[in-house]
Amino acid sequence: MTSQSQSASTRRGALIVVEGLDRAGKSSQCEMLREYLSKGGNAVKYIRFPDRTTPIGQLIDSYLRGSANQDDHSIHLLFSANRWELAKSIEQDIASGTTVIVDRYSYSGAVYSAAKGNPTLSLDWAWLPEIGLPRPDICLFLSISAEEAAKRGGYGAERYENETMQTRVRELFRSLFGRQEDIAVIDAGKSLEEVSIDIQSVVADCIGRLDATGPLRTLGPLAK
Ligand code: DGP
Repeated sequence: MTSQSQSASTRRGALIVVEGLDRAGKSSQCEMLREYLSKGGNAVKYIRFPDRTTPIGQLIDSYLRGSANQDDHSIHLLFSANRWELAKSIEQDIASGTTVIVDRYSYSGAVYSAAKGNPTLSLDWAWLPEIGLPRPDICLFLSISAEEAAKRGGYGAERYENETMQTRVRELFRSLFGRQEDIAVIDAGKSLEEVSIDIQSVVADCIGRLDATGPLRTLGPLAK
């Protein structure tokens, strides 16, 4: 084996997060990105948070469906715990060369909880349990206007799927992204194909920079 093919075979995967409001097209874009990367010969895994299959995920699922209530702080920490319970397996996949696409992550985590307006649950407080989790190499934020979201059909019946909450979430994403690095805002108001091409270009650039980026990093505190 040449030294070049050796380093290529041990190159780590990328951690790619896709974020956005409800109706931004995250799931379709994750699927299209997965296909694009697989066709390019990359090992790829797709996961989504909340992961409703674990015991913690089942508590979250009951909460989101409205069949159980929880204190705001308590449910917030469960959402975070749900990410922590998968952290090791994400690290292992990345180290073994698999690129991991994550549909929603710590950014939704902090923003949806802070959007409740609970005076003891600020964005800064909400971010704290995320510190130390695997840090995305890139976070793609699929941005759509309220008008475009409305055109794409009504919201579902789960908790948070209403206009007031979505407006607050939109504002908080904007303020959080001003305090984080490696965020790419994608205009998700275009056609599925156009959005997918924009995403591919950002992701190709991110993967091209992985050697310079070095090992997988961890999330740090929010910038002031
Ligand atoms: P989804 O399965 O992508 O539709 O997400 C379910 C809902 O939960 C969605 O409205 C966003 C919200 N959500 C996702 N992650 C978190 C989190 O960590 N904390 C809170 N409070 N809400 C979250």
